[in-house]
Amino acid sequence: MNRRAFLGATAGVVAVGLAGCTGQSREQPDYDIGMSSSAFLPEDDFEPRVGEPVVWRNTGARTHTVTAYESQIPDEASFFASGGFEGTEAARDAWLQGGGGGIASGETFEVTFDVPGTYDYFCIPHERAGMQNEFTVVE
Ligand SMILES: [Cu+2]
Repeated sequence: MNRRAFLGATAGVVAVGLAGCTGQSREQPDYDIGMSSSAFLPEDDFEPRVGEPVVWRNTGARTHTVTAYESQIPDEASFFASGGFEGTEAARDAWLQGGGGGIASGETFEVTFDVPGTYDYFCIPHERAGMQNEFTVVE
């Protein structure tokens, strides 16, 4: 057998093996929705399932909130807001009175949805900058 040809073939097999290995061991991010300076990311193409936790992480530098628009979630759904407030106005008041419900850089916030449907939410301090998002929870 031609030695050079043999080495070449072996190297090819090794390269394929490594590529497969790298793909399988790629780490998944430990959150579902990140927060840049004024956006929830990804802005779409996110479809959580009933009963599976959704994790937000503040991947930016500024403090944000995750606050549902209580009139824009399914009728049967529980309201959600970082800080645990009972409604959108209570969350707004708490933020204005001292940053209540704020998610600092690097912190996470988690919600598990029990009701399918479309949920619309926003960040109180950056609402006017367009920091809002919606997604549909599926069965
Ligand atoms: Cu924000």
